[in-house]
Amino acid sequence: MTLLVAIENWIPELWLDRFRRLAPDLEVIDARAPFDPAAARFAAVWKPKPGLLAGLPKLEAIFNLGAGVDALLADPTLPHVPVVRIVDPDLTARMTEWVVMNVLARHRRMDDHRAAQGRAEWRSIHQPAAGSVTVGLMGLGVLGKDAAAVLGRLGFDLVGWSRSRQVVAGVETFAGAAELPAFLARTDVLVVLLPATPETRGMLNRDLFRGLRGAEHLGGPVLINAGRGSLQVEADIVAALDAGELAHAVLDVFEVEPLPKTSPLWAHPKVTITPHCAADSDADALGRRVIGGIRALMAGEAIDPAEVVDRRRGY
Ligand code: NDP
Ligand code: OXD
Repeated sequence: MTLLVAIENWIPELWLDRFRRLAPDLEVIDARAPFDPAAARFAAVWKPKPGLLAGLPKLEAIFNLGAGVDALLADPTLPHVPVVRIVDPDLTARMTEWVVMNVLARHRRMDDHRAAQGRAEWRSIHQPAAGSVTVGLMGLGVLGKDAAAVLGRLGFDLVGWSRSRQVVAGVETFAGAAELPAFLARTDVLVVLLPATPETRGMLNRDLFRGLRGAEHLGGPVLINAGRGSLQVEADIVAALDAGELAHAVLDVFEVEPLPKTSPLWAHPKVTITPHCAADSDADALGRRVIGGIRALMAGEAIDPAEVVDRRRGY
């Protein structure tokens, strides 16, 4: 059985070695070297060259090495075989850590404490209970639900918004465009874990920010986005921060990545940036997940529906 590895942006050698080590019985081939297109039964990919997968006549499934499939689905020649994305406890836990870390940093006013420390000032800063803050989760999929479980355990009030109605313990849920304003009006801290699709493109804009509630001790609404950069209008984020419509923005994803050095976001005092690493995962865990998926398909078993991409929906 042959697995083609087609990786742009990351270091392909590491993944080739990993798959060979984790599955010595598979023939692992490198898409950068000449290969027989008819040999590839499975492909493990991250942002492969458009058109590459269309030329593989025996391809049975594509394994995307990340949770988001927007870059892959942007290839109009993508063959009509199942696309499997990463859903793995390691990735999920790391995203939840990142979300919780940033919600707590705002809520517990770490910037104010750091500033006071810089002045050698012993000053008590008002910190209300978690229950006085409503965290609004945009996206109640694998990642949104896990973050909700941990934030709920910490006592935050939770609301959530998704395309179809979701029932999530401890979360008041809203669905679809019609219920978006009501969701925003309840939200103090907006945590975005949505995929990049034509529907979500540009939705994090000034109009949306103006609909948020925002808690007094946070200085207004807080935006936390680890979904995708195409969701956000960065000029609107800067304008909203400068106008006081947003108190702070924590961004892991950007319209253009790497974020250009000329971006005003870098130096903005109300912006926290991480370089698309919110869910930096144990690569061996992801590799084992892909190998497990290949073995399941080879045995005629079904893959967890949460991992199988619905190409009509775009995620
Ligand atoms: P899921 O597919 O499990 O969940 C997606 C959620 O978004 C669902 O609740 C879905 O609604 C909702 N959604 C999709 N489109 C819309 C829409 N138009 N309006 C309202 N809600 C919508 O994805 P995951 O939770 O696994 O991952 C979410 C995203 O996180 C990924 O697509 C990726 O872009 C990003 N990500 C970022 C990482 C990082 O390091 N920064 C790492 C991993 C993922 P419904 O429930 O109705 O289907
Ligand atoms: C992603 C990922 O989709 O890293 O961003 O999994």
